[in-house]
Amino acid sequence: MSVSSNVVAVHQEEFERTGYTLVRGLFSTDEAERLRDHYMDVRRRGPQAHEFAGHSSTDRDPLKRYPRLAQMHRWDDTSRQWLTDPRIDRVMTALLGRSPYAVQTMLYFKPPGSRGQALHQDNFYLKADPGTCIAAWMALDRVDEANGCLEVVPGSHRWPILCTEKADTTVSFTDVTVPLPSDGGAVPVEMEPGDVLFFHGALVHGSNPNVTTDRFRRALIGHYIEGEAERVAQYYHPALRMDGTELTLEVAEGGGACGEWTDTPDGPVALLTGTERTTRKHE
Ligand SMILES: O=C(O)CCC(=O)C(=O)O
Repeated sequence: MSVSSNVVAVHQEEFERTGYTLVRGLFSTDEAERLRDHYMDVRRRGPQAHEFAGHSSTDRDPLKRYPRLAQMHRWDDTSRQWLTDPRIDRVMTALLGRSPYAVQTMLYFKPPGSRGQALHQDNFYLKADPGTCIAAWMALDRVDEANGCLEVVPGSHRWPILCTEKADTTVSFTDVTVPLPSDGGAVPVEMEPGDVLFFHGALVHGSNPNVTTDRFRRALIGHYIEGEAERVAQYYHPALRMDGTELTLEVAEGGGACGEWTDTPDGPVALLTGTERTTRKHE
């Protein structure tokens, strides 16, 4: 799909205001279906590099039978082509003002019965500096509340990196979450195959479990950093320009100040009174 200039202006305004924007039909339904089949084939071939959770075809946990794939673009041409697709580059360039660098691919299978992912901010992991990371999250299935679509907190891209707390691991496969202020809440983003949600690295987002008995919630995700970034956390090296060539950046170190909610007469404010000591790769 080509994106006309007035449509681009609408996406720019929405991204600026809310921290995310949904580009419907950026890829066709056929392309989404081919990608879905491709990754199911990859998954059937067994364990792959960069897996987080371990792989077992008999485990009771559906996420162990279908663990996420990560950094596939380092060994899979299909993933590399998608990550650097000119359609994604055009939207990113419109949102950020210049072409980004690509640093991560991920494929979530999220089969029926799987846990979701607790609320988090991607900048917590990527630590792009200067600037932010930005995600392109593409639905490969119809995604809705029942199969655990992505949920986002509108406007949270203006918050600092928040101090994390323990997450409820009966509903999330990650063990840390970020607290929301009393007046904040996450909203579901329902999408069709081929739709792409672009969101800012400080935007608080996550997902609930897939409570269906028969529907996967597959999503292909690219993480990018602004094309002015000089450093990014170790796990994301090497970065790629959108023409597919590699570039060398410095390594960003972990830790630093994080925000804690404090009530003020004007409402809750995240003050940088905490310190985050851990370095984690994206979860
Ligand atoms: O797809 C999900 O459930 C979560 C994905 C996510 O949080 C991310 O890509 O940063």
